[in-house]
Amino acid sequence: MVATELTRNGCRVEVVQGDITQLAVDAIVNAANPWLAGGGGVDGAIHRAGGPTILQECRQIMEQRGGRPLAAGEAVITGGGQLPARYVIHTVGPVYREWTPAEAAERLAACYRNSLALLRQHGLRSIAFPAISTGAYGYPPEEACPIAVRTVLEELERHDACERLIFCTFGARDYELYRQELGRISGAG
Ligand code: AR6
Repeated sequence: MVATELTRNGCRVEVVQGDITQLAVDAIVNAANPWLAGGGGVDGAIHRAGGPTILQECRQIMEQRGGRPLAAGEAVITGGGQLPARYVIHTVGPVYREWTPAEAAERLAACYRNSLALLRQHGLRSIAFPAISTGAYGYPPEEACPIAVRTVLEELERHDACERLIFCTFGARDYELYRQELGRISGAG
């Protein structure tokens, strides 16, 4: 299921429902943990589908950082291993209950901003995001979705960020949330 919802500053913004590991884009974003250690959810799916080289690169990044965990909102990049995507951008969303709502929103927005900054730094032109923090990290999807959409559209206005940006939702409910949010915005002009 693909729906082209709107274009911003030359970038096509789409919502799809499905498995992010199947998407042939320059970079997919992983909702990682602060130790880049792999885990469940979309993180587990990406490491399973991408093979062991992604985790090896994650370990190298952690070594270079002297074991210092990523803060909520930070992002790093590795190759895509066996995935159709060329790169994986690993970002750590906020654990919802550990922050005030305003702080959680700021950290979540930082995930999207920092991921797009890495995309630009590497000269990449297409990206797919999962609904960061809305699984194990407990961010209510109806609160996270408008933050994700608003942040991404602001970044697209501010920079020549990319040509194609996909919100990859897993469940039907998230798919509708994103479609409604983008519909509201494109309807509002
Ligand atoms: N493709 C797209 N979206 C997916 C996929 C997939 N294959 N699988 C799950 N989702 P979560 P978080 C959706 O829990 O809340 C991990 O253990 C899922 O339905 O993956 O940021 C990490 O190691 C949900 O909408 O990420 C961390 O410890 C969204 O992805 C922790 O979970 C995010 O859910 C991160 O938690």
